[in-house]
Amino acid sequence: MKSTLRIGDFGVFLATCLLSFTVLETVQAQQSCRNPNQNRGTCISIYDCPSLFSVVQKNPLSSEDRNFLVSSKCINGVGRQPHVCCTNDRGFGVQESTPQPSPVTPTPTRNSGPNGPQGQGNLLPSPPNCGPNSFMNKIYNGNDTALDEFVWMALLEYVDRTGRRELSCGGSLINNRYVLTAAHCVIGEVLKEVGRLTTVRLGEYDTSKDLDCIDNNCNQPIIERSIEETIVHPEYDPLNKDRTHDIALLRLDPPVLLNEYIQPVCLPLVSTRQAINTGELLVVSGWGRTTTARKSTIKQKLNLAVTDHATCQRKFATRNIKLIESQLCAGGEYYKDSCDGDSGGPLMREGFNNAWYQEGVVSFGNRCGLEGWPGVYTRVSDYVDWIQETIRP
Ligand code: 4AZ
Repeated sequence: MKSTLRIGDFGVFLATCLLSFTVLETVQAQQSCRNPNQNRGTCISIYDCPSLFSVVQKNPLSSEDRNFLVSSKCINGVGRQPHVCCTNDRGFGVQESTPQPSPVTPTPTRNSGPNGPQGQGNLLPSPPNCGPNSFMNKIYNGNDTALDEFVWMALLEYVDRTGRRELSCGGSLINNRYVLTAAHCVIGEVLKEVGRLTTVRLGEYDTSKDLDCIDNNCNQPIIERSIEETIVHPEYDPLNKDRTHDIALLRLDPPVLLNEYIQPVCLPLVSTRQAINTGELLVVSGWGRTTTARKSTIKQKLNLAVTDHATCQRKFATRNIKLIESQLCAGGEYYKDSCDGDSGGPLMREGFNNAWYQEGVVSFGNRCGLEGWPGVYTRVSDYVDWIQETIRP
């Protein structure tokens, strides 16, 4: 991912926003909840909860502190995320040991009318069982993600003819069985250029380290899954340079046990969908090419503005590429772009219930980071029906 975004600038901006919002935001919907000590509290923004805000500001944050924060998360649609069950407690009651958050399995939502294929339950999670927010991202801003940010990111592993393994495209976990990626990461040129897709890696942060730790917070070891089935969108044509329907599903074997660092992203189901407006900022994440390296070892993130579709169509038409409505353009600013290696990864936004939704799949561009050339993404909302009809328990 190419970017000129500077870490410091964004940190100062965020801190200023947080402070001013704390002062301005006086009306807060009160929702009762129980904190991890089973004490009754109110589900509010962490920025409005002095006891827990003081914990999140500790440096370093102990794993017990972090577990308490994670276990305090709750869902409330009002105010800035993340929301916590706020009491006066600053940590686990009298417990001596560090309780580990129990693995979370997404609760399949009931067959929700227009969302689910007829007669089949909806296998895609809804908030709070998908798209969780980071607790650390106010510290690690700019290009590197926080350790616990975008924890649905997948890395795809290939084997070439000589048996050499290579990590290339990205993907996103959408439930405990399926990863969403780009069709061009699975079939076509990729077979010659990289190799055969064999494995999905989840829970990764820094590919150069076995154990990823930041300020005493360490994630759990990565997990790898083999691919039981690869399902490329039936209308994708690897020979067509327009790259329409560039989307594919990977069925993992066996299913993954979710944890704090491995969670599914939410998809824009009919019930949670919001229009995507030109100029709106979305976030892309991946381990792809940067301005200085062929691949990034650390998971990256970058804000990109949605481009007007007609303008983007006209731009790509000059290269004889015909874009359709189910493709989404974003970026077009010098050096701010997704790039090779990011393909198949998600373009996201924080939406309904303050959860993260995947709106695009990184598809292609005219090289990377060229002024006036947005990146092209597969528009996920147009494929939710196909995904729902295709996935099985
Ligand atoms: C690629 O080669 C690629 N700028 C992916 C995304 C973009 C360009 C190239 C978008 O995989």
